[in-house]
Amino acid sequence: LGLLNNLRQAIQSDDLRLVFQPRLDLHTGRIDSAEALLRWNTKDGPVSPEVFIPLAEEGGLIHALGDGVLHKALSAQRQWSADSHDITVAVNLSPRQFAVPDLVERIEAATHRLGVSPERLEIEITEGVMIQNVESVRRTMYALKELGLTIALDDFGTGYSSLAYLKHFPIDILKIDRAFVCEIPENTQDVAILSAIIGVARALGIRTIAEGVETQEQADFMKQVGCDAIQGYWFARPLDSQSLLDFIHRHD
Ligand code: G
Ligand code: G
Ligand code: MN
Ligand code: NA
Repeated sequence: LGLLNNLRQAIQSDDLRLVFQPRLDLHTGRIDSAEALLRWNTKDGPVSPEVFIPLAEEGGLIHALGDGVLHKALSAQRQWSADSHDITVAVNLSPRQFAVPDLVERIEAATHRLGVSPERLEIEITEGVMIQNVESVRRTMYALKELGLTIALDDFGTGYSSLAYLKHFPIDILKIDRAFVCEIPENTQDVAILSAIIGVARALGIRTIAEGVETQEQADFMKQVGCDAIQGYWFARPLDSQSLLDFIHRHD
C-alpha cells in the first residue's frame, strides 16, 4: 500500500520519466523509430515498470499513467520532428490498457492536441491482448490502423505465441524477444528459430525488429538473415528525449 500511495503521488507530481531507445533500420542504416520506456526513481532507488505497471492497474491508476506516457511520447516526437528528424515513437500498452473502450478516441485526441501525425505513433502490444475478446480486439486494431498507427507485437516467441495471431490480426511489426537473440550465434536452435520467424514474417509482409542485440556479431547476424531492424545495448541504451536527438545528430 505504501508503494501504491507513492506511485499515486509520483503520477500526480509528474515524477515518472520516459526514456527512448532508438532502433537501427538495417536496410538504410538510419534511425527510424524509438521505443518509449517508463522510468520511476524513488528515494529508495528505481522501481521497474514490471512492478509498477501491474500496481497501477490494480490501484486504478493506469489511465492517468497511460495518458501521461502518451503525452510525453508525443511531445518528444514533436520535438524530434521540429528538428527535422521525423522518427516514429513506439509506446507500450498492457492488455488492460488496450481494453479501454475509448482507447482509439483518446489516442486520436492526444495526437491532435499535440500536433503529431498518427503515422508517427506505434503501439507495442503483447499476445496477452489477443487472448481477450477476439472480435473487439480486431475492431480496435483496425480502428487504430485506420487512424494511421503502426501495430507491433512485442516479446514475440515467448508465452503462448501462435503464428495464427499473424493471420487473424493486423500486425505490422514483429518484435523478436531477446530470449532468441542473446545466445546468437552459438546456439544453433536459436539460429534456426530466428531464421524461420524472419522468413514467415517476410512472406506475410510483416517487418521484424530483433530486441536485445548486444554485440556486433549479433547485429551482423540479424542483417544477414534479413531482419529489418535492431534494438539493443549494442546500438544504444534508452536515452532521454534531448540525448536521443544528440545521438541522432552524431549518427545520421
Ligand atoms: O525498459 P524496461 O526493462 O524497464 O521495461 C520493462 C517492461 O516494462 C517491458 O516489458 C516494457 O514493455 C514495460 N514498459 C516500459 N514502459 C512501459 C509503459 O510506458 N507502459 C507499459 N504498459 N509498459 C511499459
Ligand atoms: O518487453 P519490452 O520488449 O517492451 O521491454 C524492453 C526491455 O528490454 C526494456 O526493459 C529495456 O530496457 C530492455 N533492453 C533494451 N535493450 C536491451 C539489451 O540490449 N539487453 C537487455 N538485456 N535488455 C535490453
Ligand atoms: Mn516493448
Ligand atoms: Na520485448
